[in-house]
Amino acid sequence: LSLEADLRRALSNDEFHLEYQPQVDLTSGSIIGAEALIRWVHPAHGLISPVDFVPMLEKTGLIDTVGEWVMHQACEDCRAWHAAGFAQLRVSVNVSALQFNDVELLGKVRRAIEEEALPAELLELELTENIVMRDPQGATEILQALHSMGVRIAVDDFGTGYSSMAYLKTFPIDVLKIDQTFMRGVEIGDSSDAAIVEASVLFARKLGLEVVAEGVETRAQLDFLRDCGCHLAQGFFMSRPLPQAKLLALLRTHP
Ligand code: G
Ligand code: G
Ligand code: MN
Ligand code: NA
Repeated sequence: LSLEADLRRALSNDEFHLEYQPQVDLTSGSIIGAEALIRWVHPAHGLISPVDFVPMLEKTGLIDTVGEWVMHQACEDCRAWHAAGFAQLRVSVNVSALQFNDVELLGKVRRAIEEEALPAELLELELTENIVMRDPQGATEILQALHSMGVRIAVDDFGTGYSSMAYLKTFPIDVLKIDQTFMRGVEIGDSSDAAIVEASVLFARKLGLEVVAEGVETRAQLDFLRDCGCHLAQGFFMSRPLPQAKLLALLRTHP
C-alpha cells in the first residue's frame, strides 16, 4: 500500500501533529489535563484517522519512532501549558501493545520527561486492559518501574477488554477510563450501560483510583456522571480534541 511508504516520510515531513482533548473535573468544572491524540494530515489524502494508520505504524515497526516523537511532543506541549500559567496540568499519552512490549519503553519514557523537563507525575500513560492482561506478570514489572519513576498509569477503554479484578487490584494503576460505548448507552436510556458506569465509578473509588468517563456528549450524561460520583469527564460536550494553540486559547477563557 502506498500509504505505508508515505508513513516513512511523514515524520520527517512534519505531517503528524498532536491534538489535545481536555479532561474536566466534575466538581470544580476546571480542566485538569488533556489526552494527546495523534493526527496525520497527508499531503494528498488529507486527514487520516489513527484508527487507520496506527495499525500500519505497528506493522511496519515505525510505531517505535513515532511513539517516541509523540512522547516528546506531548511532554514539550505540557510544559508550554505550565509556562503559560496553567501549572499542574497533566498530559495523557496512548501506548499501543507493541510500544508496551518494546524493551526500550522505560528508557524512552525516562528520556522524554528528562529532556523535556516535565515532572513525571504530570505524564500519564494510557494502556488498554488487553495490553496488560496479555502477560500480567511481565506487565506488573513494567508498570511498577514506570510508577517508581513517578509516571501515572491509566487503564483505557475500561469495561470492553479482558481484565480481571484480581489483577486490577495488584497492578500499580492510578486511573480507570470508562469506555465511551457505555456513555452512548446512558444517553439512549440503556439501564444496563447506566448500571455499568455506576458500578465502574464505585469500583474505581473503592479501590482508590481516579475515574474518567469518556465520550461525554450531552449535559444529561454529565449530570448522570456527577450523580454517580465520577471524578473526571472527557468528551465532545466539553471539547473536541484541539491543536495546541486552540487548547491554550481555551485554557485562557476557561481555566
Ligand atoms: O482521536 P481518535 O478518536 O481518532 O483516536 C482513535 C484511536 O487512536 C484511539 O483508540 C486512540 O487511543 C488511538 N491513538 C490516538 N493517538 C495515539 C497515539 O499517539 N499513540 C497510539 N498508540 N494510539 C493513539
Ligand atoms: O481509545 P481512546 O479512548 O484513546 O479513543 C479516544 C477517541 O475518542 C479519540 O479519537 C477521540 O477523538 C474520540 N472521542 C473523544 N470524545 C468523544 C466524544 O464525546 N464522542 C465521540 N464519538 N468520540 C469521542
Ligand atoms: Mn485513550
Ligand atoms: Na478510551
